[in-house]
Amino acid sequence: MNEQHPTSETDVHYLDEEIRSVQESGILEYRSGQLPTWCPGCGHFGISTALTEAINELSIGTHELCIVSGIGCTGRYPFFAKAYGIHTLHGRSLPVATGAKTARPDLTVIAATGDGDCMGIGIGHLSHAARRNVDILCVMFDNNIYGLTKGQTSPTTPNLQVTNSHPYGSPDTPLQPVRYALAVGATFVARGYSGRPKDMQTLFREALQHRGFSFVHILTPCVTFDKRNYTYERLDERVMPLPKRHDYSDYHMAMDRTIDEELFVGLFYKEDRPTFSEQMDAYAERAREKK
Ligand SMILES: Cc1ncc(C[n+]2csc(CCOP(=O)(O)OP(=O)(O)O)c2C)c(N)n1
Ligand code: SF4
Ligand SMILES: [Mg+2]
Repeated sequence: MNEQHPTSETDVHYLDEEIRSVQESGILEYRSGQLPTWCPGCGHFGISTALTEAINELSIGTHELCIVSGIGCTGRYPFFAKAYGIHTLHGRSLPVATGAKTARPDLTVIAATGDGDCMGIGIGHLSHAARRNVDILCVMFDNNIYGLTKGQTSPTTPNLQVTNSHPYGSPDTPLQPVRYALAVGATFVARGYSGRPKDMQTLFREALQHRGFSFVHILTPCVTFDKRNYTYERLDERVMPLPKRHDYSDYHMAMDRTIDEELFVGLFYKEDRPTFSEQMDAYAERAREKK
């Protein structure tokens, strides 16, 4: 008998309970008819589940939700979710998400972007969405590799890591996404790990409730093309919560935490600042006064 299958009435009862609780939770409402094409075990599954749980917790309807992506395995996410979905070009999720939020401020807009997509060709857009404080959530799926194109070095691949495009080790210094987002003025900056779904869900819920640009960096294993760095085994060992004394209103403290050796997860920084649309409204008001 296959040991994966329930072996007793108690197991069957337990599975029935699990299925019922998923059905009753309402998260299935947010699934499209498309089954995910991600590899079994890919960390992107954990991200999509935690994000869906957070959206469901906040009772955001599928008609009130817009998910925008760039390319890569990350870019596939809008196909698997029931919401308005836009699969844009490489690196362009943030300007398209900015446009969607500006045209439809009533929507909750989420940009899903990979480490290659966000920190490579799309990095200029990250700076401008952050400094303008566009009221959207940017989730960066960081597996430190180009997954879809089969394992090339990305801007977050560590120096000397062997990849399919650098068989003798990456010659480059990697970018640090949390440090970068803080440097360019994001008003909500957090990091999670797809192996810790409940913590991710909390971060997503807080990020969705934040008015302004939220940047959530998620460490997510690519089980097919990265057998060395962001594996579940290594991340389980390395990832640790921010210290209890961490003060997320202290910008310099947040920056310092990105320089520490530890791979911290949690809310690094949060600040209230007028959003892009509020600043544009104020600008229009100034123009009217001058006439
Ligand atoms: C302009 C352009 N250049 C290159 C590509 C090829 N391409 C498709 S996916 C990808 C890498 C994606 O990596 P990442 O953003 O890290 O996403 P992942 O697949 O790892 O989730 C690249 C370079 C493309 N689609 N468009
Ligand atoms: S190639 Fe990597 S990132 Fe892409 S679906 Fe497979 S495991 Fe996930
Ligand atoms: Mg990637």
